[in-house]
Amino acid sequence: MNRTELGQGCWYDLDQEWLSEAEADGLMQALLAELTWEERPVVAFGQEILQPRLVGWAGELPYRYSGQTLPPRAPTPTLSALWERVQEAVGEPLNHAVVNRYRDGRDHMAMHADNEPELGQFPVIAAVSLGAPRKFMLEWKVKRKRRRTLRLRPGSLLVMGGAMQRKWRHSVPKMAEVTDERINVTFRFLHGPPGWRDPRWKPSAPPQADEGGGEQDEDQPAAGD
Ligand SMILES: O=C(O)CCC(=O)C(=O)O
Ligand SMILES: [Mn+2]
Repeated sequence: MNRTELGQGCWYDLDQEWLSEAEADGLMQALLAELTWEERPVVAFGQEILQPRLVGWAGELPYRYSGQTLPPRAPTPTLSALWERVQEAVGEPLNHAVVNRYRDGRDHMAMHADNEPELGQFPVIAAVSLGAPRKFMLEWKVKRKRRRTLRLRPGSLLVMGGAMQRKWRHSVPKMAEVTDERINVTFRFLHGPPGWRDPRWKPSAPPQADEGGGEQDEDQPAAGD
């Protein structure tokens, strides 16, 4: 895999051709048919809204994010098989899967970090993309102008790790021209149920610019664009 270091201990690995096109296509059809899809209400800025996408999931622990809790659910056969392959590729245990289904370019995901305490301080998050290619934006918390745009192709595997969720945010913006569906299968490791805290947890100081992040690559497109 091709690692990109963003400074401050932040990195992501991206393999745009982790699966062949045919495999990605077959996997997408199987997941569309097997998973139970929900349009779930979440809380954003104190208001309950419907998520602008469908979601399926699996894991033995409940997962709480955006003011909602996904209850434990068993994986389907196709999701299980993919899970094992991803775990092998990443070399880390992963015990939860969130599957986002973007019905077309209007469905999206707002800027956020996957920084629930239950994920630990330096979570590794592995995501397989299927279906329509979509933009994936990364934005430095210190200075939002420092950003990267990836184009996640069907069959790609993106792994974010290190301090990525502490220092950077990510989003899947709307793309009016996209009429096809996309699925993103996101695996993580939950240390415990909602409320779990790392005993060594220290509230992180506000993000600082002077930790060696460097700005030489500001606004530069990243590999794989
Ligand atoms: O759809 C994607 O590529 C991103 C999904 C994501 O960020 C998430 O599930 O937290
Ligand atoms: Mn995320």
